[in-house]
Amino acid sequence: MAERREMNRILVTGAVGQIGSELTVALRHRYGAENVVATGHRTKPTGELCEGGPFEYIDVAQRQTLEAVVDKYGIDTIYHMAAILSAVGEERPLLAWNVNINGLHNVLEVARERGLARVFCPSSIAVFGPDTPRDDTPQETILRPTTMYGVTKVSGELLCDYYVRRFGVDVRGVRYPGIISSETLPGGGTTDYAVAIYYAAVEKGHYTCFVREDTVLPMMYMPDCVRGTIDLMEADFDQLRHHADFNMSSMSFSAGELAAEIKKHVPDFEVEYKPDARQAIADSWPCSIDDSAAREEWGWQPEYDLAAMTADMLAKLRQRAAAGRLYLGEGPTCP
Ligand code: AKB
Repeated sequence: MAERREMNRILVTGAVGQIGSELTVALRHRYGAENVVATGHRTKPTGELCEGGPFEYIDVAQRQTLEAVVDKYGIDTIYHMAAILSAVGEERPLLAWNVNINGLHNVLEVARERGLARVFCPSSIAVFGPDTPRDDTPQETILRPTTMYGVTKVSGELLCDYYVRRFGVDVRGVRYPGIISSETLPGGGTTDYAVAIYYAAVEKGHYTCFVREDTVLPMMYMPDCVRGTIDLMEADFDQLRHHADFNMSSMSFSAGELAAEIKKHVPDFEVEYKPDARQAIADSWPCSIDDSAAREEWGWQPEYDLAAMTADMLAKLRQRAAAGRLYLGEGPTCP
């Protein structure tokens, strides 16, 4: 195994997306703004993302565009957040394969060829499928997803682990649950309802939910997601027995329980349930996750539960709504 190098010059792909945008800001605070290069494909960055440090356009599926930015800034660490999510992946499976597999392969090859210090590549609860145990889903279990997004995430985990074993590239990743956040809207996922419902509560007082009321999925609030991601990247390599496939959990609730929690703050809030094609995707995913490997190997510990997250989300969104700027980023558009 090659000697471990320091992480000094960081590149974030998908930096305009839901997780990438907040992760980039957190990384800039931690490592210095000039040391964190945000990259996006087409969506224009706004606010702190474009004013707070370097920004470049790349297409992860075109390796030379990635190589040019890595070489220009002397990058040694990549957080590879660019991906096509589950719902769009079902509409455009070839695009999902190209971005999620060819894009990842390009990132790994750039890391291997240039001897980069570390790569983060997120996986997802989408690696699981209808044959997987749905409650307290174990770390090691059946991975037979029924979505193209899930297929790319299982393949991606295997590819990352291959690069660790075969080439000594230090690749790390977690299986994110649905991520709930107040800054950039998610784009094209199945768990997007759990974000949209908060905006609807603040803006309109009613919401039409695209999954059934009894749909239970694992979720996590963005501050936990960002902290956990950085913690894993800063963990001692020798403590890790897993690399790119850590189960990572925080809370689980049904769409109805989420609505009920919001109603405690917005008593007149009304929700109707009109399941669409995304219901089948949600039904193929676990209800809750066993993340004891992450807790043991790098000390993962979430802070927010449903009540704390809801209070924080609504306070932030209400403050922005009062200032006339409820919506910030729209999330990435499709190529
Ligand atoms: C999606 O819904 O596609 C994502 C995910 C769970 O990976 N949020």
